[in-house]
Amino acid sequence: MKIDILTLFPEIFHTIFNWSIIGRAVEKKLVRLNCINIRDFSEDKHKRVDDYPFGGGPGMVMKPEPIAKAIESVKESESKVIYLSPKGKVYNQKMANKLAREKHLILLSGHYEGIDNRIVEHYIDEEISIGDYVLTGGEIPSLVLLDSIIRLIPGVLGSEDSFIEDSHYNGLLEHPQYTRPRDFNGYMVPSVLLSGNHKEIEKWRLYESLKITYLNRRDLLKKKDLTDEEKDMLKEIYKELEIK
Ligand code: 4FV
Repeated sequence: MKIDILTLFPEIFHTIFNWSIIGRAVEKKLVRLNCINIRDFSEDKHKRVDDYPFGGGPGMVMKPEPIAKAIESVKESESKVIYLSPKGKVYNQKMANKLAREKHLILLSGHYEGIDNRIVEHYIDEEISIGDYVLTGGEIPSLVLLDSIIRLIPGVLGSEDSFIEDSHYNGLLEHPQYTRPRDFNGYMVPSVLLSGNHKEIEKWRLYESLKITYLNRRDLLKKKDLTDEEKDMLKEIYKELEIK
């Protein structure tokens, strides 16, 4: 997969391109990352990339020409151009799984009040928001997509199955995790996890996943079609939590 990042602040990405799992994925040529400074495509003598909003109002708007030229400089037939903005579809694991199957992604990071809407209308394939809050720029949202997509590329994570158990992977939040020491300040690890009985461990993990999902994200439970085993476990959980 190739990912091109269009931004006015390439410096923030250079660090990430060599960082941890993403850095190793680049080294192992499992993904090609490239950063493009939109300002390099400004033909304005002062290299302007923003201007006042037509119709007045606070702040500045990013000009269309530099963005259009930056997109055209990397766009190929299989490219998917994504604009990160609070007006986009709210991002989730399902969207990450889908984007991880693309050949070429172009991530456009806006700034100021946003970009000229003719770019959204005529150059963008998908508008994505990382959540209902406003940031100073689209750079951090681009990094969220970068990290969540690259870790799904086969060969990037140690073993494929390390994301199988992730929260949201199966529509539930992940079960609690424990590691050594068994006794931490008198707080013990649940004994089932030390039993070596993998069947019992799987049952305990599913039970705990359902419980934490019920407590923290009931909305996810409503979206999930539960197996009979999961429905039975939920009844036990309601009893444990004394929920009528
Ligand atoms: C954002 C979000 C976000 C809006 C104005 C950048 C800022 C500034 N992007 N998910 N939430 N963008 O707040 O994606 O240009």
